[in-house]
Amino acid sequence: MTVLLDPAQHGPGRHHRSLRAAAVRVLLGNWTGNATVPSRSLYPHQWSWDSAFIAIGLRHLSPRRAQRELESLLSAQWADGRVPHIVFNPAVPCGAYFPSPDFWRSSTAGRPAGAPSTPETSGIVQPPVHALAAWLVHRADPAESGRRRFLARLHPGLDAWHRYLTAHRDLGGRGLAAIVHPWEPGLDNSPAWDTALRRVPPAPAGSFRRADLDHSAASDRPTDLDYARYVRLAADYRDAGYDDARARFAFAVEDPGFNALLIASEYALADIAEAIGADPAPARARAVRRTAALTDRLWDEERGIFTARDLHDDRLIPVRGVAGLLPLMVPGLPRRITDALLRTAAGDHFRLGEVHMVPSYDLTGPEFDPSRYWRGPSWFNTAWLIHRGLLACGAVAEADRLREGILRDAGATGFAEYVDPHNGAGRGIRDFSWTAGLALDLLCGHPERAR
Ligand code: 2M8
Repeated sequence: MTVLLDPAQHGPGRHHRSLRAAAVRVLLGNWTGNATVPSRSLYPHQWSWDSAFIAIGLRHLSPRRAQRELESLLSAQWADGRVPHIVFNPAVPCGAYFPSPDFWRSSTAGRPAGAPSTPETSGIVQPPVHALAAWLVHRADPAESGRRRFLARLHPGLDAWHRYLTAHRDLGGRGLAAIVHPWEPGLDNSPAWDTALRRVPPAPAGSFRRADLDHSAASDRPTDLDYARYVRLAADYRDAGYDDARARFAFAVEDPGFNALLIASEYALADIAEAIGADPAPARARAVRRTAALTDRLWDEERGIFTARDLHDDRLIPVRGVAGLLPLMVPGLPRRITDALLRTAAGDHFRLGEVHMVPSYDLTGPEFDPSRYWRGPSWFNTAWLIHRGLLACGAVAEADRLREGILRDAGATGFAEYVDPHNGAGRGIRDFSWTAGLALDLLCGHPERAR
């Protein structure tokens, strides 16, 4: 049963205690024995970046379980280094989620690219937050981590993952990783993809059946036309054997959020390397090079935010999305850029501190929709990342306010998937795992430095 908590009724101390207990209940309820599903109903398998956020929460509950969350994800890694965005649970009926394993066909179509014969997975990726998560999990209990040789066992897979993105996904040849499907940055139907997606011929209506509308309101989800294009892109990639050199990508974009998270994770990978006596220099050098490329390719001086670059016409996509604020987390950006980002966050487009958390899309943009998925609602994972970014930039008061807001919204909505930024009403599904995991993390504080 979903529990709703109101700090005004419970008082802050009791609110936080009840919130902690409720978050733990969600995480335990969504644990499958090997990993945590984002949601029992809408997302009944293991998702890549969800698992990273979930592990960050689980580390406060059971560092061992947090380790297993990441280990089980990486056990489905492909031989070319990619970490698939979904790892399918064979015990779940095929029709419970679309696109299902028989659509992706990883074990056959993905074999030449190095997909494992089991388990079945998708063939696209999600933002590489995993090294950061692994480092934070380690820091929660270094002794337990050392006993299980957690970092030493994870390091080769994480390193191969970052090398895959560096070697196979630099489609623009300028030092940034490209995304080839709107599901890859995790911000599925962001208005930032609208123009690039228009080039993609939709799969015929009736050639697939959406399962998401069985669990969530249609007005909270992407449209049928969006889905038809998602299906086409994924099918084309599959039919090219998920081979990045052979595939002809109708959609190819350099996204600031994806690359900012890769940079943050490269620094974490360097910390991991150092902790196990390996050489941290390659990961650090990649982080520094990518930071320069990020600023060079994606900084939009006029808008005061990072924007995505469409590789089909090599132009910046002139819209403001929350992904453009995530570089707040990137160490070593020029101060004039972080200052401009802080101004943009507080200004009319995102109204940090005035609305609920951080809207996924420009509040003044013509496509802004307070309910529809990544076209406006505020999400807990991006708010958690921006909270980290604010701390890293020394904006402590803003970070504290955002933290309180995240905790209030998580409790008041029963750990909703996302909320309306204007009134905080919960949208999507409830008992959502990363909402619970990240709320738990904020309740427990940050023992490690905010990088
Ligand atoms: C959403 O994406 C999936 C496809 O991957 C979907 O809409 O079915 C996004 O919110 C994504 O960021 C998230 O990882 C996933 C599972 O929570 O759901």
